[in-house]
Amino acid sequence: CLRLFSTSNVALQTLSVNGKTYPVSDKTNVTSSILNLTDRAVYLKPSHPVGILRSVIEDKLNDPHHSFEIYNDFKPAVTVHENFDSLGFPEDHPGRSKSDTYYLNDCHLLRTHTSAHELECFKNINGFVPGHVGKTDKPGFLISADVYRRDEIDRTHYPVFHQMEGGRVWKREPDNQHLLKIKEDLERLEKTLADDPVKLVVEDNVSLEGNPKQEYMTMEEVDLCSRHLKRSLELVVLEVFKRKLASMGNVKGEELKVRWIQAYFPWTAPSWEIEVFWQNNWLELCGCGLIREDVLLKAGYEQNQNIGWAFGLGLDRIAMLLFEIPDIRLFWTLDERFHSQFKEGTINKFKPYSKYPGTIRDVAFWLPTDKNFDIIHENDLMEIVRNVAGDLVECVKLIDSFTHPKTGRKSLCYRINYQSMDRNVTNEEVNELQDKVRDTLVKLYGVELR
Ligand code: FA5
Ligand code: MG
Repeated sequence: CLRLFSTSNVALQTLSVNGKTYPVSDKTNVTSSILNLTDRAVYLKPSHPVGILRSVIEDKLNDPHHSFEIYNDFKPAVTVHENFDSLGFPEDHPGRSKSDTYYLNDCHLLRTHTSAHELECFKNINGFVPGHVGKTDKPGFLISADVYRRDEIDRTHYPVFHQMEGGRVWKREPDNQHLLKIKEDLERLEKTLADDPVKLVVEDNVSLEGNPKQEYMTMEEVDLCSRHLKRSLELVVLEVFKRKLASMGNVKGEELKVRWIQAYFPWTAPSWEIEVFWQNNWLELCGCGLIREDVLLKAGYEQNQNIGWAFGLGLDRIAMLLFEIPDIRLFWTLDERFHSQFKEGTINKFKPYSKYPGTIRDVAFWLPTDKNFDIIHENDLMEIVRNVAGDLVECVKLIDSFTHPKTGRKSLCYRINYQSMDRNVTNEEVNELQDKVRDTLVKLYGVELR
């Protein structure tokens, strides 16, 4: 993997992310095309679709009480501890594997979710952690940031996307005063939802069976805290999709359907996901749950004294839908024809500018029969193509897989679509890229090209 991020034949011994230097190790699998994105921070640009969506949600959640401290400057390189250990991910969790996660070295990686910063932000609320700076007087937080996952390539998948994390805690008070506070806030949330001209139709059949509460919480606390979490997220969904409906010319009498489904996250219990029904599909928006006391204890809170919730909302798919952006790569383009179309605070439909034709090339090969050969992970193949072709690759798809009946040899065929968002790509250019992909497959895996 050293080869992949070195431009010369001299292997680099360190790599640099946001001005910090990290020694590489056997675990390193991050590539230069990914590292180049770590300084972009497109979600902070006030007139970028993801930036516009972020501010709409921040404003909604902070209206009228400003309960959430906003953190938008956390850098993407974090420790394995922050991203996984602090949240109780088991050692063998698939999310930790090199095929899913970009590692800088054995102890550092590019965060795979904004939850990597939860502990830090819960500490800031607590404020009493010895030696800890960054204390806030607000009982909640919102963190927006770019997150990185090794994934397939198509119009809705890109190795970098954005999440907004939210967290909220209440300190238990004598005479259950904290419950009154939650109730009061909950009534306000419920009233705002009920008064809206767009009706939110909510399906929620999730029980606590198989999704148990934590023992230290009372049933009443679980009930109030979950309703507070769910109504807060419903309010966000309503706000965002209502703007979309308005831009499409409908508001009055409109219904919007959402549903709650059971989920599992190692650091929340119980846990849920919320989905919205849009254009005949259920779209997954957000994972969430009541924060496990373990996390609060790690953040220095006293045992049995606090309850709270957390959520992690994906921003890109919502932004694609709101602004009618057909290809997730457009979020990363430098083309002014894209950026000049959006302005702060406004949700408008993207007008595609001339689309350049794509060029399809197939690569078919026999896998090695060597017993020690480990199957090529699909994400590794995606990575090879992305490293060779960068944003010129629009899509990679397995179109054929076949095992020879006599020899037992396995053959795979992948179809690659090369397409630029801003210019024509020549046939010569595509041929050259395709040759490099083929060569790399032979060199790295010893496949036999067909
Ligand atoms: C998480 O990342 C958890 N950290 C969420 C969470 C936070 C749970 C706090 C509990 C408490 P998940 O992998 O499901 O969960 O991603 C959360 C959201 O990010 C998804 O609902 C989806 O909207 C978005 N998302 C996930 N993967 C992608 C992807 N490849 N491309 C675009 N959006 C994605
Ligand atoms: Mg999920």
